[in-house]
Amino acid sequence: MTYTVGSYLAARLAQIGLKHHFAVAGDFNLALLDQLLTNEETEQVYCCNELNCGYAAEGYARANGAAAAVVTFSVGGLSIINAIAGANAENLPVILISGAPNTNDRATDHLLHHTMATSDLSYQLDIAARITCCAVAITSPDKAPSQIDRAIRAALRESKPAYIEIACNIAGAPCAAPGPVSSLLAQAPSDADTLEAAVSAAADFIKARKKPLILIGSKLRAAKAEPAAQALAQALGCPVAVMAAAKSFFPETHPQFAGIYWGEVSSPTTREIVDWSDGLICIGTLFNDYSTVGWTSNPAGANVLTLDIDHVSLAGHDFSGVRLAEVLDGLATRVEANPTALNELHRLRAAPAAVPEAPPEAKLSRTEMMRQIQGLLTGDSTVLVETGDSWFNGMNLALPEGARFEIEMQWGSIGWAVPATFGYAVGAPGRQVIAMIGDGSFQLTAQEVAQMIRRKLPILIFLINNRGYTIEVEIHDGPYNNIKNWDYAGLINVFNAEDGEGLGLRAGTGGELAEAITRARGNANGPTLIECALDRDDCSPNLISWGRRVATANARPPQPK
Ligand code: DPX
Ligand code: MG
Repeated sequence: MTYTVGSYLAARLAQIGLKHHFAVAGDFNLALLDQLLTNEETEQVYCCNELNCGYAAEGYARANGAAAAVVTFSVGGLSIINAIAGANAENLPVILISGAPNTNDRATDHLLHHTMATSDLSYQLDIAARITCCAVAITSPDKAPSQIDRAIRAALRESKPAYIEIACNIAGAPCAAPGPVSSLLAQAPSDADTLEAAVSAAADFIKARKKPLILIGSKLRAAKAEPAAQALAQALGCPVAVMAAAKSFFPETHPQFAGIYWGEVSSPTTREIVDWSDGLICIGTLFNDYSTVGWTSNPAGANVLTLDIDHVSLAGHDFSGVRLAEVLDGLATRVEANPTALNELHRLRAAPAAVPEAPPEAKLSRTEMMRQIQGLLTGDSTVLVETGDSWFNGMNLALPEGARFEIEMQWGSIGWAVPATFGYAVGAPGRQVIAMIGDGSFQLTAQEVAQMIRRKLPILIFLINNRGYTIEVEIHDGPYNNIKNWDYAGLINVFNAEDGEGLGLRAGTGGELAEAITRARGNANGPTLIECALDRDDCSPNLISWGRRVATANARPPQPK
């Protein structure tokens, strides 16, 4: 077979396990899309716009480990930037592929459409370079294989997005055949001496503590170290608390699971036990203003051992160039079991109180809605929660063994959830995909529900209509937090048009919600959106406490120099 630049790229995408790539067409990428279509192992999935395309790929990467999004130059390439920067913040290897102007138009004074009517054609590459780990522009078929491989290898190794720009007249040009894919998949191993020194210092730290405790953070998945963290937990026998952004990265059914650690808004007793520990083993953690609740809970100092994706640090030591999974594996063989903190946790912990069912005709409340969502969850469920009160409501869900939870907590861009849920469901056929999305967020990217309908995906969306930007209300209120109401459930028929099987339902009482959920379960050939009508003030108490702290942090006056 003779390869072209485009079919070489398609072969690489298929080889790294992408059964799908997401795309929006435009004249600068049409020849490239044709080439990608020649490979039957990676299917083209279309999106309504490029921002959604980026989020869909981001969601797919959460389900599948990596993803690709193909856009046209400039009008598409600049529109997708938010989602790609988000993938960077969230440590997800999304490969952004953009069509680009014909090579003959470069270095001429030709003015091209989709540009700012100047002959500058490099701004998209410059911007992409700022938000990806590797950005390449392909203008010659000879160099294309090594450039494509360099970008994909970097993305997979660093778990960050990469950028590949392909001139429109190069996409179909013949090029060399791809070599073995192992050169793209191989991880850089740890330096053996540094690994030994890091493991030994970390083991000494743990040995010297009376009440060690593990805290799991969101970078654990990017490091592909979830099993290794479980093995260390098993060996240590200590409690394992999980940060909000890492919910589901350690099984909640595990006897050592100690709840969600999120400062003042932690699960009951979790903050007490974390604060009581004299040796906090932070694995893949990330502390920002939100996760530290406005800098009120920011673990640091001599009692903290940090095991990050590629380095280990503790008081007096800093080791870089070591892989997290290898550090954890090494530690698991060296530590002795120390259940002191786990025993204390059991003493502190009361059995969770069961939430009573609300009368079916009573106005729908947040607690009743969450009670019913909890009842839906199985080991095959994945729950995606949009930025908003859904973060806080989602934290309280008890996840059965195998259930997954997705949250875009570092980037926190509203509008993420609809397309990310779509992409996730494309990447995880067979899972029960449930999204909790606020009314304000939904309005940013609602049209991607149409793609769920197009692909007949039985996604269940809980659209929480509390008539505004409630999280912002709790941080700082004003008229800007009120939004125009929509007929959210009615929108589904608009998207169905003549052939769709999406279902839009409304629930104003607990009884209506239960009935809607039953109908959703019977709707196998399309998404169901259940619009849950809540009072504007019916938000979680944790959101209120957290919002106050974040508001205080935001309002700190400038410090005198
Ligand atoms: C904004 C946020 O309705 O959820 O539960 O009512 O808060 P809640 P909604 O979806 O409203 C979301 C709203 C406006 N954040 O409360 S979280 C600021 C913001 C952001 N991302 C982007 N623009 C603005 N996070 C892209
Ligand atoms: Mg809202």
